[in-house]
Amino acid sequence: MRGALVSLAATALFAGGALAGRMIDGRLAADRASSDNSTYDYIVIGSGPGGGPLACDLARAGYSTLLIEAGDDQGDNPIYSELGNFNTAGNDPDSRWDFWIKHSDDPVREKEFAHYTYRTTNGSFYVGTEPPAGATPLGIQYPRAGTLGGCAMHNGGVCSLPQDDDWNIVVNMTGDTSWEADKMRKYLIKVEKNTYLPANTTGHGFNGWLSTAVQPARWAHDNTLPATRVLKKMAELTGQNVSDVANLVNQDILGDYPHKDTLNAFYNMAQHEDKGGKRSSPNNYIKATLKDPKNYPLTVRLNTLATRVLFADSKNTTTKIPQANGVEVMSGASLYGADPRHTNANVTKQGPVSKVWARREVIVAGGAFNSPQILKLSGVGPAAELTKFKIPVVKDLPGVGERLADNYEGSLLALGQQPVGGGIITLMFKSPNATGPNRNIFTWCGAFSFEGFWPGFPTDYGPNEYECAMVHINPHSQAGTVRLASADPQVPPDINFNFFLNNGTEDLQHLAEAANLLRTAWQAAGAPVLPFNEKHPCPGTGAGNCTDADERALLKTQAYSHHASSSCAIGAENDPLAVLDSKFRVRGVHGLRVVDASAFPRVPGAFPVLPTIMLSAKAAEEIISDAKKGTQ
Ligand SMILES: Cc1cc2nc3c(=O)[nH]c(=O)nc-3n(C[C@H](O)[C@H](O)[C@H](O)COP(=O)(O)OP(=O)(O)OC[C@H]3O[C@@H](n4cnc5c(N)ncnc54)[C@H](O)[C@@H]3O)c2cc1C
Ligand SMILES: *[C@@H]1O[C@H](CO)[C@@H](O)[C@H](O)[C@H]1NC(C)=O
Ligand SMILES: *[C@@H]1O[C@H](CO)[C@@H](O)[C@H](O)[C@H]1NC(C)=O
Ligand SMILES: *[C@@H]1O[C@H](CO)[C@@H](O)[C@H](O)[C@H]1NC(C)=O
Ligand SMILES: *[C@@H]1O[C@H](CO)[C@@H](O)[C@H](O)[C@H]1NC(C)=O
Ligand SMILES: *[C@@H]1O[C@H](CO)[C@@H](O)[C@H](O)[C@H]1NC(C)=O
Ligand SMILES: *[C@@H]1O[C@H](CO)[C@@H](O)[C@H](O)[C@H]1NC(C)=O
Ligand SMILES: *[C@@H]1O[C@H](CO)[C@@H](O)[C@H](O)[C@H]1NC(C)=O
Ligand SMILES: *[C@@H]1O[C@H](CO)[C@@H](O)[C@H](O)[C@H]1NC(C)=O
Ligand SMILES: *[C@@H]1O[C@H](CO)[C@@H](O)[C@H](O)[C@H]1NC(C)=O
Ligand SMILES: CC(=O)N[C@H]1CO[C@H](CO)[C@@H](O)[C@@H]1O
Repeated sequence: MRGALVSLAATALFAGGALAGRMIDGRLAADRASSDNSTYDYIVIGSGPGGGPLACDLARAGYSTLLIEAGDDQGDNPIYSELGNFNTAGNDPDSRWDFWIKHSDDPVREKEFAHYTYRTTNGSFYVGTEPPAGATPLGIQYPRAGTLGGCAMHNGGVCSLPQDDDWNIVVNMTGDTSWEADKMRKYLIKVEKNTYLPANTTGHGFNGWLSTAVQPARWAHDNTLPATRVLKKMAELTGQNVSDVANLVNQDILGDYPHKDTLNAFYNMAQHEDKGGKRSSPNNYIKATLKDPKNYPLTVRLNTLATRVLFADSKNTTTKIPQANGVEVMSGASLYGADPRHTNANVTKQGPVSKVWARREVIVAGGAFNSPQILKLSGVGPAAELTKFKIPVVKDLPGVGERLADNYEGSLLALGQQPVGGGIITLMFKSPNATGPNRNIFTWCGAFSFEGFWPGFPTDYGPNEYECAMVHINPHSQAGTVRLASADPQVPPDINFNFFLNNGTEDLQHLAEAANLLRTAWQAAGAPVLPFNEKHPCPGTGAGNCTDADERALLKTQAYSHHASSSCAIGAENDPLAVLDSKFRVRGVHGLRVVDASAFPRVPGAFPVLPTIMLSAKAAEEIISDAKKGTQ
């Protein structure tokens, strides 16, 4: 081992800073950390959909780039590489970061969450509402993946475009017209390697790094299936052509339709995978960049926790603006407290701390929880909070960790008397009383159960289970917070989504009315499936035998989410809570950007992974253009 290490260090020295195409394991690098003092053009923290592709793009443009990732590489592990294993991946301790979050400040409401999680006295988890004596409340599990490729390694891979307004709002806030929705599609075209449409179909890409695929749905031709009867009823209730459902279920969800956001429409669910079901993710792009014969100057450090961004000792004497110039890191595996292995007896609790330097810029891409934590640990955040933890204030930026947003999710779940049959129905529609022109609900229905996250999720209710999972596309949940729990970078922050604080009743009513519509469609399943025995949100065999108020109350305590965004968001110059400008630059400092889901001013549609990858491609273009101009 030691010999290998020495030669690794020697290679780095020989390369004289040109460190082309290499992956370094922080566990091994730890031994030489004290002498670790390399300089790169760019340092990117976090290898998820925001940071991973960005680091690759910068290296491919010829800039020496260090990509720092706290986790290790599970890319060849079939739990991750086969997309169909995503539930197993989501539970796997080899990548899992458990954040124990709150939905509100009300401890009674929190513990009514059916999958609230406790630590029992013997160290195991208890999930439920009747904990054994002595159990310690942990919170609501919010999974993240601490691994090369980030959450794109354990997610469901569902691809969907944001609403045009989700891009256009940046234009309104900042005046930067490069964010206009019709100018953003080029990033999809750039990254996509479409496998399901004729080559060169307008609006799609065929030569990018991200494979997209669909499973063609043929079942809907079979009119004898209860699922087909349900589908037809859904078509009727949402104003679609009932005679054409077999074609409509195969519509392209990433298609370039005029006024797409106002359409009630069925789609075939696209996922980031290849035709054979292999997950396509930033992990693949990073590996391809490292392996490329062109020897791009990308260095990846696994098992390395970024603990803070460093700033030049003396501020720029002309402008007095702090200049980011490096990153402090701790080397070793499972160093972050959210990693369930961190408490294992055989895990080293701390690793050696060292510094790496950025000639040009540092880009933070730790995801919606970690990016604000990293900024705050670095002295960039609300001054009062930083002072409380004795962190020297580099820049008082009150918006860091505020306005955390997320899609609200709920599920209409029932057991039929027999299986419903058929396949997945994907539908985007406007719930009956929603305001504005746009559709607000993304639902997918089928014989599965998805009720949110907890250790061991999901529940298998057997072959008769049937669900419509609902995502609220336009939530007003913009009141969440990510606050430091400690100045120790290994301790996860306190996260409270403050669900339903703004316009909660309206948003809950939209979900209830969506469930009512879908439940009405279900009754078309007929014999022998009926009656459905509904689990939630309106329990029983009465097919909606409860009031909207009952449903809202249940959805309020049981809603869940997993698309966190907006905790370091782009905002207007005159907005005191704006963290970034439209070029992803952290306001008030130089040489520092945030490029991940935290940058969105609001949740980007129903599913964030593809929007985040598009945003990352835009950021790469901006950063490279600035480098060429000689600006920041
Ligand atoms: C179970 C699950 C299923 C999902 N399903 C879907 C889906 O089907 N479709 C969809 O669109 N979205 C889905 N999502 C959400 C989507 O995957 C995320 O929104 C997306 O990955 C966010 O990308 P990101 O780059 O902002 O952050 P992340 O993916 O969280 O990446 C951040 C990376 O930074 C690393 N990191 C963090 N802090 C540090 C540090 N201090 N030092 C070093 N490294 C650090 C982390 O290890 C991680 O690799 C799902 C999420 C989950 C959890
Ligand atoms: C580390 O690198 C910085 C920047 O290149 C340099 O100024 C410093 O002298 C180096 N320190 C050591 C101990 O090598
Ligand atoms: C730990 O305690 C829980 C609750 O008291 C119990 O159900 C479980 O079986 C125990 N596990 C072990 C390994 O003892
Ligand atoms: C942007 O501003 C224009 C003009 O005020 C308005 O019509 C439009 O709805 C706004 N768009 C968004 C997404 O806020
Ligand atoms: C509905 O679909 C059928 C079958 O494809 C087609 O013949 C018919 O023209 C469609 N009706 C409308 C109004 O588009
Ligand atoms: C200080 O900032 C000004 C304006 O951004 C810039 O022109 C100058 O190069 C900076 N000086 C140093 C030493 O970074
Ligand atoms: C470390 O301990 C855990 C259980 O505490 C075990 O599952 C794992 O295999 C051990 N790892 C090593 C490398 O020994
Ligand atoms: C829409 O709202 C009105 C007024 O609250 C209500 O009476 C009606 O039932 C709602 N429609 C649906 C389909 O829920
Ligand atoms: C949200 O609530 C505010 C204040 O009550 C109200 O003015 C606004 O119209 C509401 N918005 C929606 C979309 O319901
Ligand atoms: C309808 O709800 C009432 C009141 O909760 C309950 O008594 C009854 O059993 C329900 N009926 C069905 C068919 O679920
Ligand atoms: C005209 C055009 O854009 N042709 C492209 C179609 O797609 C193939 C790859 O699938 C490209 O090689 C062509 O250049």
